[in-house]
Amino acid sequence: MEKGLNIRGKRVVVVGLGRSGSAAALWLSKRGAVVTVSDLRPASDFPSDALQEIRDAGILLELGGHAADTFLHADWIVLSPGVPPEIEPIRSARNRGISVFGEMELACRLLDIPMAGVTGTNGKSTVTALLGEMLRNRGERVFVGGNIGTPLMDLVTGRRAYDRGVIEVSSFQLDTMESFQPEVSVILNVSPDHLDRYQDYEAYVQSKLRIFRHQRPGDAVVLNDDDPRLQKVEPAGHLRVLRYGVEEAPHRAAWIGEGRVIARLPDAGPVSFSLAGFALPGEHNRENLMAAVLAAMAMGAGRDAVQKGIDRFRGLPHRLEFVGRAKGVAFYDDSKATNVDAAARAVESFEQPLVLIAGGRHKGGDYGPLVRAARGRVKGAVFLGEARRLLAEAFDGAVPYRIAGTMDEAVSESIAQAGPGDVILLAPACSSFDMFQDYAHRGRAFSEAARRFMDGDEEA
Ligand code: UMA
Repeated sequence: MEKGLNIRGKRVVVVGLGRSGSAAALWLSKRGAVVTVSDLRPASDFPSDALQEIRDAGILLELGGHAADTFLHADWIVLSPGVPPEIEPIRSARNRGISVFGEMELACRLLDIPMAGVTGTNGKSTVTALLGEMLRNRGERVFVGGNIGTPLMDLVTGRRAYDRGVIEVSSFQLDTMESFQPEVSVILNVSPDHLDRYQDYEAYVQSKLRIFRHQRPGDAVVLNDDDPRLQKVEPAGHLRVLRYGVEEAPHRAAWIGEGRVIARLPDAGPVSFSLAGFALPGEHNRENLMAAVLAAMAMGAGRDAVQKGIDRFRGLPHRLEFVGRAKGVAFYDDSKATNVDAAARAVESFEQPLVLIAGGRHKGGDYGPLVRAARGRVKGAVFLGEARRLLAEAFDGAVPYRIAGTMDEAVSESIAQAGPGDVILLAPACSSFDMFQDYAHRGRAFSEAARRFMDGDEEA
């Protein structure tokens, strides 16, 4: 499973001590590299046992800032996805000819198993997990990882053997990767996101299109044909392009018809799958499903394995996750809706009147599409976090809103606006890093506050 790479004695600086950085640093050090980990955050921000594990492995820690000199004396610099490749010490090192690449690139240089890569602005984790499940249903040992939460380096370092990888890939990861050659690549959609890191929308789109750049003849590219930007994408002629959309069209390989997904691969007859047992709400999840079905079939999965995946998949935490119900009000946690398009899709998924909780760290871009989705659906909103004033300005005159200082306050304020039959939806349209460690932490804060209210209801 592992390819050769000359590592012994190499001076490697790993930038960022998160999940990706730790996995890369520990493995490199074990293989004889001289490793330094550099992170902007001070030691007090990290759990002491995590720091101890790194020190015990003989890795040097430079915390509380990046020392330019350390970077200039490296043979290689390995970046965590959250580290922008343009920051000064990295730019200078690159100018000196030092090799700079991402944690996922390191893993790809070491791995030799067939992989599927899933990218897009929204729905990546759902499709990655669903595709993994479909492939497992035919008895394969499938590693599901990448941006979904398990660094790809864990596939290199882990003891278990796998037949195949299903890898969620973010644009950040694609930016620092050259060797990724998935057998099947999937692009789900490209709507404005991460505009705090990219020069403009088109630069972000180009980053996503990198996923199929190194695919080999006969490999497949699965593209959402209802996404106006992806319609214009024409991968190289040696690739099998499989487009999907809600309506049937001659050039499409999958569509929805009479409550079923119909899939038709080139040179094969149509195969149809029942949606009766599919648990995920919203049209966007049916689009996600078509992508997973095509990717699974392109990797050789049969009808039964795919249908079992459709029937058994229950969704992922913090993605339109049903938290519970009290006094007739249902709570849904979509903390993973960290951009405007995802939040708008979440709002559009419900028939019932909504109270929306949104806000967090602003990522650039316009809240207009969320306001448009909210009109006529959202009866009240509560905004919190750094973006609360920007959201209030955007919603002014369209939806009544309140401002909250904490998640507890936001939940109480939303309960005050909701009545029986309504839904309280957390769909932030922003990242979480102003108030929380990550989106999962934010989602837990929401559901804990909701559960306190539900417990009160039981006692009543
Ligand atoms: N840091 C620096 N210098 C900088 C910037 C950051 O030292 O200039 C440090 C931070 O202080 C922090 C560390 O880098 O200690 C964090 O690195 P990281 O953000 O790359 O975190 P990881 O834990 O390695 O998580 C990353 C992905 N995070 C990001 O892309 C922001 C995880 O995706 C992914 O699950 C994990 O690798 C495994 O592959 C999360 C995410 O938010 C879910 N992704 C974005 C998204 O989905 O929108 C792209």
